[in-house]
Amino acid sequence: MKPVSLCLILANMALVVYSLPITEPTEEDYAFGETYLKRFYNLTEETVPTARQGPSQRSRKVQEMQKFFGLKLTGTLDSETLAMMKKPRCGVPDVQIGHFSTFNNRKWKTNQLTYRIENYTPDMSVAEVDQSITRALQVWAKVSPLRFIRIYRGTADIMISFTRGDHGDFNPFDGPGGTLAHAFAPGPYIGGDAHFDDDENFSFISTRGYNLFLVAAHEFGHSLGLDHSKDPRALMFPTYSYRNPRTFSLPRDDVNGIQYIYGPNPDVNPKPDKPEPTPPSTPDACDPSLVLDAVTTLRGKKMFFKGRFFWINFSKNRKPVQKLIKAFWPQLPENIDAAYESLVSNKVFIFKDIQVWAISGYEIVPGYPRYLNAVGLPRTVKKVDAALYDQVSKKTLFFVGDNYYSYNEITERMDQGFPKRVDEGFPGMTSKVTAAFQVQGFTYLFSGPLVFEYSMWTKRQFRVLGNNYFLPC
Ligand code: TQI
Ligand code: CA
Ligand code: ZN
Ligand code: ZN
Repeated sequence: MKPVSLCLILANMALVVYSLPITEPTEEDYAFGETYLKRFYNLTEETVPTARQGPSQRSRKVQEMQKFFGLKLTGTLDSETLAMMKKPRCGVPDVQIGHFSTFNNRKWKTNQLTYRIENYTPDMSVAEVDQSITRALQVWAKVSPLRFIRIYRGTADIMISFTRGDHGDFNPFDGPGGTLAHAFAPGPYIGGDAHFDDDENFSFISTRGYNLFLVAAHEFGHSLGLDHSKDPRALMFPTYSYRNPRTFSLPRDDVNGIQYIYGPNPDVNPKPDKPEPTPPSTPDACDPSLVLDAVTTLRGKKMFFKGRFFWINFSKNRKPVQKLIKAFWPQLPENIDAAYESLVSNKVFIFKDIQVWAISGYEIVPGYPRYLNAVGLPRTVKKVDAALYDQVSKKTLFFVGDNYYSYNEITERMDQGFPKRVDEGFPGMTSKVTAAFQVQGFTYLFSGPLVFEYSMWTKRQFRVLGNNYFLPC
């Protein structure tokens, strides 16, 4: 940072001293300008001209440089710009932070984006396409404040389609080979949209053809405002390299890129230097950004936990009543992780860190607290994020990070085939589940201040609601 700003001061001082003649740039000037922009502004070889980017990359880079030096933003190599380029300077690139690159700071103005899958490729099953898309968005949601909400009709921010040849955006696809897909930088209308060339062969897990998850994750990088990176390890590097989608983790350079635009994921390490997130302050049920610790049912009533308190809905359309956890169950901890009501044993289970309590009325069931591994969770699980009793499968679901487990209370065993990824069981769930319950035929998965409503039977997502849906004010 320091040497760059020093250069800037020296350069600006020099600008005052010289006066500049107005002349047309020569062939030599163009070549010089190009070398300069490549060296200091990450100018790459011009690729296919694309309508979405508006002015050419070269012109955008010239503008970037003009902005940096406080020159008129002409986007052309005028004499003032050339003179500035010819000044002695330090060898540190001016704007490049890492190897990633952005579309001149084009970004979404909101962190909640909608997406819609308009059609499907015949190469894969519908479920495989859905999962590839969901996971590709998850890659970015995990490391940023961005959240993606699937819609099934109308216009989404990110419209996703499979097409071939000419498809109406002046960027026709080119048959098998060549271009695989393209996406438009953030903006209205076509901005953010991702098109996949259906003359290509897309695959789900095999290394055959192009892996849809990887191509989509790359395209969504563009949809969110990232240009190509110079780091060969980056997802946004402009060559395809197969990586196992199961173990894929977003390379550092791409994390830096997305966080440079949108900042980090607030759900990861929420302000680690702050000791307790809830000092003796009282949470406000009406706060639309309220993130509940846990939710459960209790004999037909809904219970919501936050910090030292819980709310309980005694009846429909009534304001929920706020209570202190300690006033009811002095032995229970505050800031709990998860809760569920077992319709098998008629108890409510409360989770915090590695422990679980069972409550029956006002009593803690003797023998509790127990450890998580006593309810069949592997020892690697140190905390559950959410839990619910599923009336359809008659199993308890534990949500842990990206995964969930299914537990049989009767046999006291975890079901075979688990953990599964949350988005496998609940399509469209692209962020961490922080609380969960089932009421009136619906499964509600809470993620931060949002509530995702699923049909209990079909697992189809219906609505995305706010906390206030349950906590009316
Ligand atoms: N499509 C290009 C791409 O998405 C389209 C493109 C060219 C572009 N220049 C651009 C997009 C500049 C934004 C900015 O990169 S592609 C790969 C990779 C393609 C390439 O079909 O060449 C992937 C699509 F990285 F593998 F080469 C997806 Cl993953
Ligand atoms: Ca093609
Ligand atoms: Zn297109
Ligand atoms: Zn690309």
